Amino acid sequence: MKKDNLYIEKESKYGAHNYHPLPVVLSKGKGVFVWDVNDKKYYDFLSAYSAVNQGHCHPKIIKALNNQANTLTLTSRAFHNNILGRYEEYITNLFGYDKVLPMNTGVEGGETANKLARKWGYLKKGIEEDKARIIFANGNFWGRTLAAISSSDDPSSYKGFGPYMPGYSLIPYNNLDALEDELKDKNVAAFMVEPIQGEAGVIVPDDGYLAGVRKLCTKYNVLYIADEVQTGIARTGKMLASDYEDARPDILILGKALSGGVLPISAVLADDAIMLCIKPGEHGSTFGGNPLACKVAQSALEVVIEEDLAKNAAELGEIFRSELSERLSDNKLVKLIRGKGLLNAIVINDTEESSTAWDICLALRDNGLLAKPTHGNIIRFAPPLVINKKQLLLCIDIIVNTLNTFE
Ligand code: IF1
Repeated sequence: MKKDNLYIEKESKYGAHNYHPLPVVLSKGKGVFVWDVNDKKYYDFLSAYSAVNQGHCHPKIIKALNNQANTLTLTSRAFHNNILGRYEEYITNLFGYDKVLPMNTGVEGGETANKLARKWGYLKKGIEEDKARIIFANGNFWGRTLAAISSSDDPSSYKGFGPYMPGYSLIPYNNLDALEDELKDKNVAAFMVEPIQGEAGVIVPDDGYLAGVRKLCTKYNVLYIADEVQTGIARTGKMLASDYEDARPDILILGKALSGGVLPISAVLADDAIMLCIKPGEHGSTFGGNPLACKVAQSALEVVIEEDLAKNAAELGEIFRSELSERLSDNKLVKLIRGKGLLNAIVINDTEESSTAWDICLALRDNGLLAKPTHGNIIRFAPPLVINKKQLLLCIDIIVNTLNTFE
């Protein structure tokens, strides 16, 4: 433990205190495993919030990184290069959209989608200038920028950072009537929603919700923006969580595992009628679509397909939820288990303010499995999608045994 303190104290002394990490100091990662500075090995059941779907330091992705890093990393978009167009062709064909706008972080993807939707609202829907509205769902999380927190109903996200971005409103998640009421307003340009709410605690909407969103957005000429930054790239058992229903988004936002956790890479995909509303010079970023990121992202997507990670996530997710439900059915600490694919969570039978979920995560750490609570009493379990059945069953034993000693 002593060695950890050395690192933790440095972070505390020289780093902003904008996080409260679990007390563990990692120094190595490979596949589903991470090691701390004392060389203790852990199963990673957070996957950097679903950015490491392909497993830590996947050899194919690292090879792509190294090759391109020694050739050309960044040209800026002031000039063309020999990598960007081929990546754009690859990713637009893979997801079935006319065009992609490459950015870096997930929240930049969200900001881009919001700017696109507003521009489309003015140029194509005929909304009066500066009157465009975008609707979000209670419990949403799409990042930490002023726009993102302006659409949040979580005080820990927005409190103390006002004034807020105008033109945003919130409705209950998983409620099509509430959505339809809002969409009747001609000034609504878009509805932006996560197919499964991650940060809110892996909230899975009713079957038919996404298809209903699609139908209502079509009916009222409103853009359906799917934030698949966390649910995308095979995490929920399909390439996109939107693929579970007839719910093709008008604007698709990808991030996190788009790079396999190697670099910050995000992407916004849309068809020409929407994407071409942004003209040259109206949006961009220094690193957006840089050659290094394009090579890493293409290899990260190829890994997902070659290793059929969506199928693995679907099959192992079923086993995870059914095994845990059965073996924890008498455990009074566990209120419920929910999720899709390998995006799962257990709700602990205690208040959000209690430290129970945190204490359980400390005990899981001691037992060789890393997870972290979200919203106080919910523990998210999201291992890399490369986990195999034998490893998953071992981890289920760790989780069950830890929870049973806690009861
Ligand atoms: C943190 C949460 C998860 C996201 C969705 C966009 C973004 C995120 C659905 C923005 C980012 C990250 C942010 C990170 C922790 C993590 C997180 F706990 F904060 F909410 F995953 F649930 N859309 N989520 O989940 O992407 O700009 O971060 O690349 O801020 O601590 P980003």
